[in-house]
Amino acid sequence: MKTLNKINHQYFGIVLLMLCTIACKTEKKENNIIEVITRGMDFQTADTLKSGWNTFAYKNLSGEVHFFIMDKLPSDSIVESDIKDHLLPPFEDGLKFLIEEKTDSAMAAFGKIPAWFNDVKRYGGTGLISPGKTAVSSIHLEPGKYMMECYVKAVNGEWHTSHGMWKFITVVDETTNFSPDEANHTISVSSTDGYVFDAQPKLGKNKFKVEFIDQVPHEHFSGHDVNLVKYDASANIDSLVYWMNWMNPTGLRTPTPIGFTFLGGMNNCEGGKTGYFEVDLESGNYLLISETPKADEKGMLKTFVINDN
Ligand SMILES: [Cu+2]
Repeated sequence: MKTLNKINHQYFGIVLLMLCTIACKTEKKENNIIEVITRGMDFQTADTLKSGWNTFAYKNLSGEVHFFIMDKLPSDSIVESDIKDHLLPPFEDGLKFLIEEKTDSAMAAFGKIPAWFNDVKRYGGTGLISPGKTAVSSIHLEPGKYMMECYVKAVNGEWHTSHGMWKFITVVDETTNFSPDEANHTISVSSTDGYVFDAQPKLGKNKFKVEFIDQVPHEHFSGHDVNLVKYDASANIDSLVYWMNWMNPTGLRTPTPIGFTFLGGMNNCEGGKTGYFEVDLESGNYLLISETPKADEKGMLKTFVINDN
């Protein structure tokens, strides 16, 4: 009887352990998808997030291409007026001058950007995402105050940020305890070697790990990232390379060049950091490109083909 009880106890213990393992795994995955929706020039999502790994499903239900990036602010005391009255105006003025091709005036305007903006750290986000599509990205957040933003330009050349596409998000000092599943492919990105990516993505679900070997400001004062784009026979890749530089008058501005569908990716992270994105691929032609001037010359443009089998 004693032996039987012992066996029963052991058996019960094992079953309990298995159930807990399954429950914990399921709980981690289900609880960790943060939904973000854009219907116009907005981000509909939570105001507060846990720190650690978070997976975002960013649904673009609007008529324009967008992305989001998480900018970690250097101080929790930065408030709405610091953004609206002091940060956005020099960006707006500078952009107007650039469109008028008055480069010196543009640089003078950008010179009025508040000094604290130099201390903003980038924690990733999604790549560009076309209307009707959902971008799925996992990023690692530290506690603090963030600004979620999209700085694509509207048809009239103004920043989406100035049309309301920014939002404060507080990341609390309590972690998700979530860690992303292993990726199928790793893309390493650096200012010296561009994209190092030798894998062949497959039909169906693919998960990409993006390793930022370094991060530097390029000619557009911003860093490098990874955007996954599908393209058809009407597409001209040179027009996309031009479009991926916001400093060009029609760059990063609606409409996008024809023949391209943006499927997400990983936005700028600091050097040494890692992010993930996942995407379901059908057959066709694809490319990975950075939102950086002359991405092709920097090795930040790679094409690949997905076949039907
Ligand atoms: Cu936008």
